[in-house]
Amino acid sequence: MTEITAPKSPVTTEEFTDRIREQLKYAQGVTPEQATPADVYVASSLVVRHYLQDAWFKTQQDMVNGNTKAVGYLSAEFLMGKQLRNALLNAGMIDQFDAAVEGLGFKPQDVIDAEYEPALGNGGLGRLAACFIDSLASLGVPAFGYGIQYRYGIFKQEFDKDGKQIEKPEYWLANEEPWGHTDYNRSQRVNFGGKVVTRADGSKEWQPEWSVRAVPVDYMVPGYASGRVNTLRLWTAKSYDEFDLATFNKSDYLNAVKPKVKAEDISKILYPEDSTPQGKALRLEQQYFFVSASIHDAIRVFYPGQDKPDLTTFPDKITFQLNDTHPVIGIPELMRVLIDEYGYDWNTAWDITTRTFNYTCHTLLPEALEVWPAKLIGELLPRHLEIIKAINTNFLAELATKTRDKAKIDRMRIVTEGENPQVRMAYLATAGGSHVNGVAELHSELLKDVTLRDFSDIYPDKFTNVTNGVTPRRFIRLANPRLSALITEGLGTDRWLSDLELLKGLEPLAKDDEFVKKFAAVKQANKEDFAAYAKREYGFELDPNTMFNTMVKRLHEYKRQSLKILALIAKYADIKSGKVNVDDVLPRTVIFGAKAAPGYYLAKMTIQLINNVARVVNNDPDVKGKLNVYFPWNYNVRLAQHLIPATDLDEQISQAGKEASGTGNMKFALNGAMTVGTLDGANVEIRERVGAENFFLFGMTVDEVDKLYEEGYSPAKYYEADPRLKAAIDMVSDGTFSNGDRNTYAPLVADWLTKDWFMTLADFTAYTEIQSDIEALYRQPLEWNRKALLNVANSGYFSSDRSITDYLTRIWHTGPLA
Ligand code: 4GP
Repeated sequence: MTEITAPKSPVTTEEFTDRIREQLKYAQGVTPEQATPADVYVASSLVVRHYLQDAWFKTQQDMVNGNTKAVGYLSAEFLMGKQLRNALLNAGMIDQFDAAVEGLGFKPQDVIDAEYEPALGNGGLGRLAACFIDSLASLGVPAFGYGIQYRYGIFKQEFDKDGKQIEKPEYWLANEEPWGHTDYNRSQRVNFGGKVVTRADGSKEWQPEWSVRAVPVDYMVPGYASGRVNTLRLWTAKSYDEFDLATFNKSDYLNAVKPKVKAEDISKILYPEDSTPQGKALRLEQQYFFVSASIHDAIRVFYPGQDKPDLTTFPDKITFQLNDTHPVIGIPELMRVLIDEYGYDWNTAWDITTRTFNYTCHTLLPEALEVWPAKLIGELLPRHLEIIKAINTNFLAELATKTRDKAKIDRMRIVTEGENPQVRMAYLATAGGSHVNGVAELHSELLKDVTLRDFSDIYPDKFTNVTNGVTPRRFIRLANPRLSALITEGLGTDRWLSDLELLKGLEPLAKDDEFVKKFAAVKQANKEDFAAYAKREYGFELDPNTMFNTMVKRLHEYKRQSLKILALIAKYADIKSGKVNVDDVLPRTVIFGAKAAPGYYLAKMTIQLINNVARVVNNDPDVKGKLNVYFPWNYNVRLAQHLIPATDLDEQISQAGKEASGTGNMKFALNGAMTVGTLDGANVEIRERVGAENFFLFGMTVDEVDKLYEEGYSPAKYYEADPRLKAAIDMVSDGTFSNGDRNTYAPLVADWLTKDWFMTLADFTAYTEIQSDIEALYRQPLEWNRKALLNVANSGYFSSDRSITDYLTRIWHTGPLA
């Protein structure tokens, strides 16, 4: 008997059908006969919201009236993915939806596909935020996700005929969007610019120059089987003035709407290009916009109708998690609100503030820790600059009581000295919050030992680790229904969806050949599905009888897509030179997915190279279909959900010490892919758990990397030493992948041979050597699948439910609603 613990549907199929009809009629104004899948999608979404409404009210009431501290997750990104199917799953209505929609003459998949994915994030950090709010709701913890409803998400990627990336605006709101509820009655005023005056009593008054109206757009976040529904509140910027009538009447139409355009630009686009001063200002405006609105919103929610709330209790009502440095301006903002708006003295305000905030760092690249010119802050937020300077002064004084090391104190300045002082947001976050965490064990160690070393010396107790996780609801149950069914069959229960460590129960089944074969059949069927999907969506011809080898993540030098493509070229060169007999080559399909930041020259050139390697290799008859390279454009959550379950081998090959954690690595392991990887980020913990014998490890360790830097790294040495590496790089230079033009990739090649910041060349030999182990194992399908199954069985730790539980005990000190 299989135990089923999935949530029970609040509706019957008949009720669901009636509701859809009703929505079609009264909300969309179409008959079921006139309706398109997109209409049914909107109607169904409204029906789901209807059934979640009471749970949403109750969760909010219990949160405000009870004694359970809430979590406010402040994040510039929430990379949610499609909503409908996830909401149906979490609320227990999948079967009723499927039956209702079919009854109305539609295919459920067409209706699901009609949803346009909100791409309000860039990569790991934004997807993590989405997993976290799913887990918070599933665990019954009261929480708000606070962010921005960008009108344009991360750009839409296309490739031109030369294989170059082109960026198109991602206007995801072009069609009706049924999930977000715009609540004009709960808007907040957010001010900018102007000056600070000192009143007669010595207190300060900020006289801003311009304001924006922050209007919340609320998304329900239903927990899986918890009966709880939290809120994702994304702010959109509206102007207080539609246009200036006097200017308009002088026929100066463009200038008449300038203030409106300026105000609404704030929530226009995710990560505006920030290489110009205007771009920088816009980013800071965005950050301040959403945190200021969120702080005022939290006060409104937790102290309803109170003019003079006792905000010394604020840290007991809500804890704010700063998702990276983007929301750190919230620290001086809360100080300002407490002092200027509510009249608290500095010390009380500081006590409240430091008890309210915590900071998660997601990087080890120093350039990714935001630093703002003090001048810019002063222009946009003059009062905040004063507060930041005062925080800095107090902080330096406090440090002087803790250490005599003047150089160290100087290194820890929040505001740097000199002609163009800078404000270091990571330092401000560390000084102004209770806890700082990294996102995997290795990363948290490196944060303490390197990036924030001075801080961890003096405040060791602030530092902790919370290893990332992913939601099994979206990334196993929705993405991989076949595997989900097999897991439930193997375990005799579906409780693993809320307690992922139960996957451990699959371990003994890895000895059962029959079960392993079923597992292999699931993978094969997923590969066939993906091949069909890739054909439909991209026109690709994938052969599901080849190994599917995937590398999907943002394109960055440290992640080393270059290493993968060079190894592939080396294999191609082996075939072309006759060094290997093509008939002996293991058939492989290599699939890349990656966006490069629009201003990142070498990353974009790497994309171009990959596309052209694909063009050449896939069409070369000498290869006999043994090597295939595909680069589906515009990698997003939807593509991830299709691709991850179909992958045999996953690449996590960053330079050791550079990938903070990775979460793709977790999704792949949980979906039964084997990983080839370095000892970096969460790979370390994955390998520990799944067993060294079930993980393809290669490459230098963090210590070896450091040592090589110290000794002086010379990439050309590696080029000379490994003939296969030389052959591969020469092939890039000689025009093979650029129609004979030797200049196309010259900057990339020059970088490899003279700089190679992330030591791709140094790890090349080890990386290509491990391929023979990989291929030998793949030729034994039963053994391969046994190991892949052990990956699934031992990755339960990487559930975002576990991450959230760690945050609750280590950082937030709160728990589920009673
Ligand atoms: C990413 C890190 O690069 C990745 O290792 C980590 O898994 C993820 O955050 C979530 O913690 N960082 C970003 C970023 O996405 O923008 O810095």
